[in-house]
Amino acid sequence: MFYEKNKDVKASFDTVVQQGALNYRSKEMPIWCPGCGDFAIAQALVEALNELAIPPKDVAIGSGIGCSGRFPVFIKCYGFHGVHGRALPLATGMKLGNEKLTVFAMGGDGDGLSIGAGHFPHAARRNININYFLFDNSIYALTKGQTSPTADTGTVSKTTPFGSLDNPLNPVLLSLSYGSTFVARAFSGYHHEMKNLMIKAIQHEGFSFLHILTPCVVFNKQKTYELYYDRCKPLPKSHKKSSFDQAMKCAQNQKTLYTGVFYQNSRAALQ
Ligand SMILES: Cc1ncc(C[n+]2csc(CCOP(=O)(O)OP(=O)(O)O)c2C)c(N)n1
Ligand code: SF4
Ligand SMILES: [Mg+2]
Repeated sequence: MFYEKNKDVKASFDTVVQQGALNYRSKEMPIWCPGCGDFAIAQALVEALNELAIPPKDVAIGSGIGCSGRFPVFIKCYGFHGVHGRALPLATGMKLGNEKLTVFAMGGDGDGLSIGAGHFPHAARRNININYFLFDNSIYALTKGQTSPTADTGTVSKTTPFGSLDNPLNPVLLSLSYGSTFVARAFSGYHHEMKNLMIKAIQHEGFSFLHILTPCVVFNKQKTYELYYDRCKPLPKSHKKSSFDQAMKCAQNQKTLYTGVFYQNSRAALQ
């Protein structure tokens, strides 16, 4: 129904998921709103998988609930759109069931840092060879705009009409302290960099965490493309991804939101 009324969006999504030699077009029409950063994430992933020549039959995505959680429905590959907060246990099971698969856990800031937050440290410290892409729009979007754990103090939403009193969580800082062996941040408005970071995450042997800043154009009028274009900058050239201390320092900077690989080490991965 939605796409009958928005044929141009449907047509552009068709182009998006058919990029390159491998076709990841699923039979389902996306229900994302025009302008949603999730389209750019889908396109970047398809390009990354094409560059790495990983066919749909070798890809599996576990997701929770949320606009972001719908991801595996719109991409042709193995997928399990599970219950809220359980993207990581699903992905863990997929990888342990078939080590040859390239496995992703995908979900939102609510999914991964509220209800599912208990899974994150354990998946990271186990260092299973999976890729966790956290789609951070600082809002519960699917349920139409409640304050999420990454929303800034003072955020006005349907659940905090007078402004949130809580401090936001910092996903990169958390991931580092949990022991992730690959920690990176992308912004869905910087397409080429996001695609390259996805490639690096996939190539990393171990638990790869990619924090993706991605605007919800409908329900979050505070975390906008304009804000991220202004504040997202590549990590300094002098940054050494082998330095945990440097990574922790850069992750704490909230004025400049650094993008790139904060940290990577080669601790033996659980396949
Ligand atoms: C157990 C359970 N609790 C609550 C919900 C309602 N619910 C669905 S999606 C969602 C939050 C979605 O936010 P996020 O994970 O950030 O994803 P987004 O929609 O922003 O991509 C909530 C609270 C649910 N589906 N299941
Ligand atoms: S509600 Fe927000 S996050 Fe969900 S599809 Fe629309 S723009 Fe994207
Ligand atoms: Mg969200």
